[in-house]
Amino acid sequence: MLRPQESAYRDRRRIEGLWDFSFASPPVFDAEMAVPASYNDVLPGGRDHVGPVWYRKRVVVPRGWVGQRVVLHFESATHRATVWVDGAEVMSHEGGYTPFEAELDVTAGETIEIVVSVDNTLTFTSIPPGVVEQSAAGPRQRYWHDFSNYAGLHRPVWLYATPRECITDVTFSAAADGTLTWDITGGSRMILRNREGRVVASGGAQGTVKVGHVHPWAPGDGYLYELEAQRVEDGEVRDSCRRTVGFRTVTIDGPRFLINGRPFRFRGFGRHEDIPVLGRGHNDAWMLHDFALMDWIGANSFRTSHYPYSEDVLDHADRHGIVVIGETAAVGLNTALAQGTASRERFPTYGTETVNEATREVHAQAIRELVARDRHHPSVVMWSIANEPESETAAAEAYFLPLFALTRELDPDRPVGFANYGAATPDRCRLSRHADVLMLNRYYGWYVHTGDLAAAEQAFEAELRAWAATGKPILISEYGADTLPGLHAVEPTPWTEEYQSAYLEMNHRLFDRIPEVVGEHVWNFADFATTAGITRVGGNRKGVFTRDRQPKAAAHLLRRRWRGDQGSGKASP
Ligand code: BDP
Repeated sequence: MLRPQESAYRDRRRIEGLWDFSFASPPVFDAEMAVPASYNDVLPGGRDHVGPVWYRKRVVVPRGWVGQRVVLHFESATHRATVWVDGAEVMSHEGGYTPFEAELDVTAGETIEIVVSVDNTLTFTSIPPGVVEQSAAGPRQRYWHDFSNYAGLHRPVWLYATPRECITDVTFSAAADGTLTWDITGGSRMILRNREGRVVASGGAQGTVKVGHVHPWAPGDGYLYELEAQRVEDGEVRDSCRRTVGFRTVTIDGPRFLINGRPFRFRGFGRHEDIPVLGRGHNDAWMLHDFALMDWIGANSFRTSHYPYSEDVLDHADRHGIVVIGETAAVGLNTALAQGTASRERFPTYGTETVNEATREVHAQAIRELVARDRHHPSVVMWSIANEPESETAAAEAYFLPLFALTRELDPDRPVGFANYGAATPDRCRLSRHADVLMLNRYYGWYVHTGDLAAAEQAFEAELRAWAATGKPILISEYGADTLPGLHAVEPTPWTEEYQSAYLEMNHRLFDRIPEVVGEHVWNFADFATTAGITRVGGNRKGVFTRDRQPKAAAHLLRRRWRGDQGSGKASP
């Protein structure tokens, strides 16, 4: 699927601003809601709402679009949606973080009414999973992941026009040696230009060329080419669209993670799309600010924990040479991890009534849509197909093996992994042997050996050495400590700023002793909203920045480590 875009042959309108809104079903449209935004924190009643909400907007189909193909495109609707136009259902979509669209049968110049129901319910056949329980106050959503179940229209909605006969897809792969292989559906000509606009290659609807003197995309050097696809009929161009192209190659060589043949060391964060009031709603100003802070601190990479992020984020990472690990929304496939959730009752994770084959098909579709959307981003160097699933059982292996195979079949060019959780140690984990990179989420000194950093260091080292013996690269995909800004102590104790710094220093000392460790992603970039619980004080406070993006003491420590120059110059990639 191509992103809506403008060209001499295409036009688009962003349907943003205030939409009519209703919590009630059937809808009464007695409120308004901003798009894009999560609805949860905008109006009272939003935070604990379970079930569908309704959006309505009337828009004019521009008169100039006469004779064109008109498409309605949602960049996401969390977690599922059904869309009606002038009372007729036009599409529905499952999964909260990938785009979907439908061609409309409308007349240019007319006003149309778009109605969308967006449902945030999590079940054992949604990704992520959850269950709805009845309580005295009504239905309550329960799930096994540690962040707010923000929902709504988080990203732009577009109405766009193309010629009736048009290009419907452009796919390609581009390696660091300049090899470009492409396939244009509905088009007939490919033109590749460099950043200066000079044509460096061209060809037909499909093909392979080797671009001479290629300038590869590399960490810290977001050099992009532009691929123009054209549809030519009777010698005339009838449609044209573009994708950016970064030439780069990712390989795993024993315990080394190589980008363009050079060892890459990950420095950065697990993050969330999470900002005050807007929740998971995309906002360009916050996005730029977050990237500026990552640059300030010397981060060269991040993981889109725990779901695919807005495409604008990936475009930005492409342009600026930031490395990304793309993750599906498969988080909480592990009912042993009940932290942050209210109920104490446990389910077996995998079973006919819980995470089952139907769940796996939804998960597989989430992987297909993630790879289809993001495979053209050079910034994305690896797929994480789940976060902290139960991975130490035979049932886990049976569930995940087909998903590893599917991901590799869809994209043979990127390593595949998943974020492993603390109880799935090297002797117990049954999934790690299927991963190309070991992604470890570890909290020695926080959830285990709390407050005892010496014991934590010893225990963590023993575990890391056992992982290192497998010969695979190790990325510490999470390590962190909750910290209340302004809380201090001479003797570092948990929750103080001193403890977060001491905790990070202990971890870094250890990582630097183990050559198989190829990177460190602190949990988390910033404090974020979670379900209420006795381990959460106004959300998860493991941020290096507060939720409104002020640095805690640990931010300065990381800046010294990652910029390596006392913060005066540019970080080396
Ligand atoms: C890990 C999860 C992450 C949590 C984090 C924590 O992957 O989503 O927020 O722990 O407890 O288990 O802070």
